[in-house]
Amino acid sequence: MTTTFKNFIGGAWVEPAGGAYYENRNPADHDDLIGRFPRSSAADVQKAVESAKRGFDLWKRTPAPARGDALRRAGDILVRRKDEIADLMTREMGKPLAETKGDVQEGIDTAYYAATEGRRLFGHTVPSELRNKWAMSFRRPIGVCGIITPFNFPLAIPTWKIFPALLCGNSIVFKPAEDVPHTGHVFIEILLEAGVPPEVLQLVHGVGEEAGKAIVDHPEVPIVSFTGSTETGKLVGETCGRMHKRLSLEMGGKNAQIVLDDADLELALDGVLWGAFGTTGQRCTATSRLIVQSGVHDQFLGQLVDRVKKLKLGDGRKSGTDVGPMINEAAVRKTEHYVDVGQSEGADLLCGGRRATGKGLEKGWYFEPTIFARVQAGMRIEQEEIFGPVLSVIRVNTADEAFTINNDVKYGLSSSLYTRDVNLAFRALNELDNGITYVNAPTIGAEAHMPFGGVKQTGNGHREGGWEVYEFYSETKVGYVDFSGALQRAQIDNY
Ligand code: UN1
Repeated sequence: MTTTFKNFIGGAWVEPAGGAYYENRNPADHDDLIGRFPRSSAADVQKAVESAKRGFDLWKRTPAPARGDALRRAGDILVRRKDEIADLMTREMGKPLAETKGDVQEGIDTAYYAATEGRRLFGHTVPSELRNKWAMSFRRPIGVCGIITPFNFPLAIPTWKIFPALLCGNSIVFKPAEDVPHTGHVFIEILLEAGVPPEVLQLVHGVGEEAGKAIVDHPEVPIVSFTGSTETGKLVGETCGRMHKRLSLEMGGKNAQIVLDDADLELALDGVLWGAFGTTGQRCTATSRLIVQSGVHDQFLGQLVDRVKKLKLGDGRKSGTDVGPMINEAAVRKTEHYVDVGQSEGADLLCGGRRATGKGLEKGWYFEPTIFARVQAGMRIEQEEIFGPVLSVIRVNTADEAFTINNDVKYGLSSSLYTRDVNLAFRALNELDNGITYVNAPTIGAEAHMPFGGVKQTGNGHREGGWEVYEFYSETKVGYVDFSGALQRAQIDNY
């Protein structure tokens, strides 16, 4: 019996206005149908926005510490249901259970951080220029937030956006990626159980070009947060710019791990394996370039290829699996395409490069972990985001050369440097053009209480996570109270 899921709009689980549905399947087993999900249209988004406006009126009056309490309860539920949610996430998007448990943990950490922010949300009180007058700033909620999220962190990324949005007193219209609607459904159930009022939360399933676009286009959604490709982010940005919306974009990456001659090579090896092939390379923080200094290049590459060949591909729900499937057929095709590009550019394919076959892999979207050597700066496989298990290795003679190559791409999310030279490590923090630089750690693994985001075409200047995201989801208002009993004119008669 196939389960047919619904949207959550107006405080109830409802069918999509047009009656259309799509199927969601397990990427490790095409025959495993998870359910049918609404293929929503602008009509559903319209109802969702109307309801979210009512929810906003109620929620913005709820004291921030009480809003925080609801999020703490959501964190408690995630703790209780961690294993079960990790299992359904792996079934839905493929990465191994250890990783989906980490994904749930990121949601838990984000919940508990958000809960404490309910008792801060600081403004400033500063001295006034004038006598008997106070000057202070404080935070106000904004309204209905459009939240559009990707498949690779089906729980963590929605929590990065939705918890701070709610904590600040906004309501939401949430569209999870069409490949991970089940996790989105469970997440909304948890928020309801935690006591967030129903009309504060709207879940609208569907595809980006329809439901996602309708959210971005809607005049009464003043704030949009989007994580996804740079191409789609550009379209979202154009609309939001034209409509004067507040927008947070998290988009592509072409992240490099730099390994210098003095590095701890064992450590660097573990780092690149995890950075490049964790989540099957489908992270915006994935290591897709490895820049190695000539003194250790050949040795390091040899060891790396040996280790990569031993990675075990398989169903993420089976123990012993190192690398799960890719998300769908289109992702496999894109990766295949880039393998062709790399070969035609003259890079050396050292391992992988094709769909993985073999026992247990017949029904999934598996791709072999792939390494290209002799990659030159400027090649397309060195410049463009592949979002798959493909690593491009570039040989350099000096740290300066490595830094230049790191910076010479259009993206700027994360970077990593393996060295024992403390001076160089600090220079890297200053000189690498990324939102995040790791020293002696891989390019992935950002922590929930730290600001997350990138420079250049990775983002548009905002950060998620940490304390900075609360700036995005609230408006600063200033209050002046003059208790002098006389007309005092600022900037004119202050003495
Ligand atoms: C993403 O790939 O979109 O730092 C986010 C990391 C994770 C988040 C990745 N905590 O890799």
